[in-house]
Amino acid sequence: MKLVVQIPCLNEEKTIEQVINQIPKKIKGIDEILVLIIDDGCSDRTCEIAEKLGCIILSNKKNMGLGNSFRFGQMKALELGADILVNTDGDDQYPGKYITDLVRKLIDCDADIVIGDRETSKIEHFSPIKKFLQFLGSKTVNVLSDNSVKDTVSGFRAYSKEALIQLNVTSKFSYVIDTIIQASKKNLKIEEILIKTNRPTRKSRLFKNIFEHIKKSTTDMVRVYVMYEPLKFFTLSGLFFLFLSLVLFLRFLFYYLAGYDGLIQSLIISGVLFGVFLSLLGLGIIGDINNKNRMLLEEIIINQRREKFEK
Ligand SMILES: Nc1nc2c(ncn2[C@@H]2O[C@H](COP(=O)(O)OP(=O)(O)O)[C@@H](O)[C@H]2O)c(=O)[nH]1
Ligand SMILES: [Mg+2]
Repeated sequence: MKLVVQIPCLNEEKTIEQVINQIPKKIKGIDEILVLIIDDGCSDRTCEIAEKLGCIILSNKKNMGLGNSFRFGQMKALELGADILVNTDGDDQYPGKYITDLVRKLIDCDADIVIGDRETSKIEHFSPIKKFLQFLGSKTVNVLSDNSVKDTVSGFRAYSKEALIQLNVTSKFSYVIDTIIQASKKNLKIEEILIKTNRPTRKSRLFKNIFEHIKKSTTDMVRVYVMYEPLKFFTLSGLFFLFLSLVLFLRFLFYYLAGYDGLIQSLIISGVLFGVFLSLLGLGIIGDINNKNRMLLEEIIINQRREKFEK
């Protein structure tokens, strides 16, 4: 079995050597371990250092974002013949010793994705608000994807070859939420292991502040969910407007039958809200047709990957 450890990097010269040196040299059940650096437009010595340490470098000419970089790495790992892909950060956030646990869990449980649960509620340097948002974010992702993953935004993960073949990351910003929602729609098995992270060596490069984090993560969640469940999403949103429309219509009817005049505004607003309901229902139907096309396209992509990488 071949393991590829992928490290997406945006200027990580201070920590990359430490990260690479911590990667286990031997893991039970694994014959070969390769280290793949995704250089996402680094302008420092990250690649030079990694190359000297024998890593494979995949360079984007310019910054393409972590989501895209994950996708490029996923394809490269398949080309390299990976049976398992582990993703870790270049900032020494995740101690390399846990890579063994990720891989063993994947093999022993016959899982498709294993996620390193940081137990965010116990991390000392996380503020109470950050802990609460992590909890709320994970809860929302779990409701949307019918999962019970404790740390949905952990970047420390292992993926099986089957997961690499089936997942299609569509977000530029990140792959973490995208892959969890897709995994449940594609019947992939998710497991977790407990990990302890190192203290931060720098601020996050993915977002400047907590508001940007919320905005980007929420956008990702809604977009991926709508992509996979358009009819449900638009019909449920539409039902809210239908309810308001009915309330106003009944109000108008009640007063009209009781002989009062002058509640024409209720009737007009009720009509407008009914129009909103119909528009959302229409969007749901168009989305559903589009969803069927996505499924067919994904089937073609998955079959192509099987042809190319499973033989
Ligand atoms: N490919 C790519 N990697 C990035 C980008 N921004 C950050 N990274 C890398 O992705 C990993 C996670 O970023 P990090 O800043 O540690 O995010 P955090 O762990 O969520 O705070 C690190 O290895 C970064 O070098 C980016 O725009 N593109
Ligand atoms: Mg990090």
